[in-house]
Amino acid sequence: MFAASLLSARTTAALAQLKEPAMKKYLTLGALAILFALVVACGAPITPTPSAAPSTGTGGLPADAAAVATARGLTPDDISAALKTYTPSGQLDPYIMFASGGQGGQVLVIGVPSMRILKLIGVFTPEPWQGYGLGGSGDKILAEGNVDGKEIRWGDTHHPGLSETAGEYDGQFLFINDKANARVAVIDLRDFATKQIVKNPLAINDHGGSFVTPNTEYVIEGPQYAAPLGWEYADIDTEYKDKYRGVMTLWKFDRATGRIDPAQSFSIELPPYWQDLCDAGKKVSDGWLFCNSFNTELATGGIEKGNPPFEAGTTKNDTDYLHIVNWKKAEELYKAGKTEKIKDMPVIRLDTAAKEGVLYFTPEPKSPHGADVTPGGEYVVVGGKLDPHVTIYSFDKIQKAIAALNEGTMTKDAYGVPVLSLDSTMEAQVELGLGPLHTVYDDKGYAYTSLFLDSAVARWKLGGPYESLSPEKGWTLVQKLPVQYNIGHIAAAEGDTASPDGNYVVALNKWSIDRFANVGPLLPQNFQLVDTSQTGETMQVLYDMPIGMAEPHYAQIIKADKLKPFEVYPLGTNAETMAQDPNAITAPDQAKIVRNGNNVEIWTAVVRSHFTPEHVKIKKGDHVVWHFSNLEQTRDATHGFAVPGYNINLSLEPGKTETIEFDADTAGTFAFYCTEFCSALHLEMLGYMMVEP
Ligand code: K7E
Ligand code: CUA
Repeated sequence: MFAASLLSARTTAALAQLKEPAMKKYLTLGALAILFALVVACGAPITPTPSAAPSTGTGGLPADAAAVATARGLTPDDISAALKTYTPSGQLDPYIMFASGGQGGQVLVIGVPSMRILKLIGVFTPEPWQGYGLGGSGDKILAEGNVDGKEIRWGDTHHPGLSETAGEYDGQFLFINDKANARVAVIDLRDFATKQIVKNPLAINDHGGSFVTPNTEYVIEGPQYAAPLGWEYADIDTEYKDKYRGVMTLWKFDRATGRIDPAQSFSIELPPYWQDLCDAGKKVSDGWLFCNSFNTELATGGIEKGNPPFEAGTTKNDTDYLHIVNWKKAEELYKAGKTEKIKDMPVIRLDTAAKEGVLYFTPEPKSPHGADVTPGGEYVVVGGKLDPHVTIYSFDKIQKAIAALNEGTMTKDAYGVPVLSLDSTMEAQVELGLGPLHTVYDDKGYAYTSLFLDSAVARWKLGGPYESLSPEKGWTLVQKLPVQYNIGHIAAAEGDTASPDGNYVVALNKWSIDRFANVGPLLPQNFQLVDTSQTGETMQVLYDMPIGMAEPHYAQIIKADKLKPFEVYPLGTNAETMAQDPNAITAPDQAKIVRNGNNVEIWTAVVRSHFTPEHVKIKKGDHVVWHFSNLEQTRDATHGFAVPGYNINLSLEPGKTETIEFDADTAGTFAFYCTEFCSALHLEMLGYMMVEP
């Protein structure tokens, strides 16, 4: 009966009016009655459910609901928040959020506004629930991410980037970077599973990615901590300026194969300025990339030797450089062969980038973090961690400043890159508060910036073409909403597209402190859902969601109806190739075991509630190739396959065919079993693998 749709905009406004401090205290039945009277006066249609027409208390509110509100001490704000987030059983969320899983190395899928976790996608880390990286095809994908042959089985995922068509999320793919080891992964949104990992041959860590160009021509991986290209040895005390570099990689994405094509990808060498976050231009600025940086000081640390520590060394200058990259020009140079191959990767060298109009700098305030392009591509907003302002750059002004460059008089940095003056590129600065980091946008001309030190979300008004979209003047602060606590990134519904939705913003708070029950010294992060549906000073925190398995850095929120995943795999699908598996079988009578010397190949049929065959007799030392076909086409009829002592665990969703390959190196009797409770006779779904000594 408390469906969110009952709450009209006018009701919300009425609720907002009750936000007086006096009303902040616990609600009495009387106050609840007033609130309800207001709701009714505003004309919101309250229709009791026919099956359980409630007895009504004072003011017409269902007496049981009023009693619950009183007993739980709910304020009017709490009640309105509950109405806006409560999702009755069986109702679906209108938005889906993809959040990075930080040092957990995975991606979280979350429904908005219910904030229910829907899925954990294993990416750089094995994920037993998905059967990822435990004997099946996930092993091969994880192995693509090996670093110089070494198995690296964790990642630090930072920035998920949805594939785009004409600057809009198209719901087909998701990309995510691993900051720790400079890798990028491709997730196919037909089955929400990782399909590919590419290891950057030039960098050992990254950060400014992954994000896409407006038609997903390229997936961008930007750098972070400088090192020699290919992370060769070079002494930091004596060789930093000459040998250490940043590097930005443009990974070519092939939509038809659903894979990054390393053979058509290239990199751009950058100065060792510790480039941080990047964004792609769109619409008017399509063809350009923007990246901030925070160590133009070329600080090299060494506190133990009496040098300034990195934190002091990198914050000495008042400004760093916003990197302005013409990627279409870079692509031309790459195609014209104006590159040098380093570790098999074509690289546009720094001097070429500087001379040929690929790279420009303009100053940006102290220790910047985010660089976020507005929906129409007209502006780039940069947050300076140690500056209370956001600085807004105009793409148009940047273009004019570039056109006005004159070889004889232009300023260049120490590496020969043209520097555009701040005066010539800046559109505005807006004072927001302490620690501005990241900025996202809505459909009402507002920008939302996370304020790390203030622990607040700042809503402020964009100028230019956005000014007419809501009442306030351009380039002004509208509201600062406290969040709990230390907000890092911020995500908005369809926020990185050319046409954001509004409605919701999620604050990705680094600290949760007192928001949840004490679970020991390692605390969950706190996602807070914020209502941004109304203009003006109306933002409200709706919901706290603990993230107890990772530290997400960024998230993107897509309209749920843009996603068209499979309900079941077409029968015989190999999820690695997303094509028909040549080893798929379609009936239990096709199951067989074929021995050829020491090689044993097995075709197993999987269907409720048995494996065929159930007895698998092999010998120690055999090499085993074992195919599984789940014959089900019933939604949710997933089976598992686990072999104890062998590190094997598959998830066999309906229609899927998957292969494992292993050496039978341990003799004994092993009951293999189905790990998904698939039917009343699930416990009986097992078999024996007997390995003769
Ligand atoms: Cu985008 Cu956390 Cu990688 Cu900012 S980073 S918070
Ligand atoms: Cu199949 Cu349990």
